Amino acid sequence: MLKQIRQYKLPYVIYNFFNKKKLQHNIPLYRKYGISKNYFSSISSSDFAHLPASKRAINQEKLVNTEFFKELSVESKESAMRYDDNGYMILRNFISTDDADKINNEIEKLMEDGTLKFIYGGKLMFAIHHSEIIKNIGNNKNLVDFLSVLLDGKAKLFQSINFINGSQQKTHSDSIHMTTYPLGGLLGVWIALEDVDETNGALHYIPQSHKLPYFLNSDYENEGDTIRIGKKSYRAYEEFLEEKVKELGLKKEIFKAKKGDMLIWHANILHGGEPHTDKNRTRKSLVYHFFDENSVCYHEVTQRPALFEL
Ligand SMILES: O=C(O)CCC(=O)C(=O)O
Repeated sequence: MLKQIRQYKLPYVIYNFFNKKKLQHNIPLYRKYGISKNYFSSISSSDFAHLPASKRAINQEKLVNTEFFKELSVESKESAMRYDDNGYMILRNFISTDDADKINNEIEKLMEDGTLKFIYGGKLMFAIHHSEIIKNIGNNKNLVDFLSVLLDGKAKLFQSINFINGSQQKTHSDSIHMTTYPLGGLLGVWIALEDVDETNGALHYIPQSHKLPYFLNSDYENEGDTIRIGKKSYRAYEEFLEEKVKELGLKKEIFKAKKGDMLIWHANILHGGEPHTDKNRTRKSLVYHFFDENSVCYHEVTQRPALFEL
């Protein structure tokens, strides 16, 4: 029943109507791009199909002059310089093991007192609203300035997700979940809160896959109509991508991470979680998603504008 209701756009529209403050971000951008939408209306990539696919460019000179870049190790700097080509970068020891422990303790407390509960499988959403340390790392000015250069825009922390165990998520691009116009206005910042390898659900990614087209609702016939969002299951999207990966002969890599290491991924990089086979181990990690504030931000599958918590 709930699943059927969720197919209709109206409940989201009503909810949105009462949440103008969290949605006002898109209003001037609709005006800028000549999109005749209200802040509460449903929105998806089909609303931008007539507009040019404007490109983002990373200004390398600006990047290397950020305080964040200057403080990186030689190895991390090299990875950052290859981000445009590879669609990801690996920054070793981004946070100290002490800070990783502090985050882990904080998450444990927030779970114990019932503030954070697993949803969508094993996700602990939005700890940024309950933990100073998690919020402060995500809002660190040097990090945000650096990410803004990568986005060719203005990075704004949108959400955090903590995991205790591997997500085991199938290969996907975040742009199906968190989408922008112009495309590419999203970044994932993933931090290992303990050592992670093949047996405890490592993150995987497909180098250079960010250069593929953005696969969105129309690519797997999930556009819906004026009153309903698309009918296809999320599994249909995963299967569509699985086929693409096979057809194009793409090869994934595994991120073997030490506690405190970070991986930043591009809006369109294909990534997911490996099977978590060793049940005696946990896989504690934290991922932040940043939107580009200078872009229209929305959720392609559910065709909802993105709500920014205040
Ligand atoms: O942490 C993982 O295993 C995957 C996380 C992920 O895919 C995401 O946050 O988009």
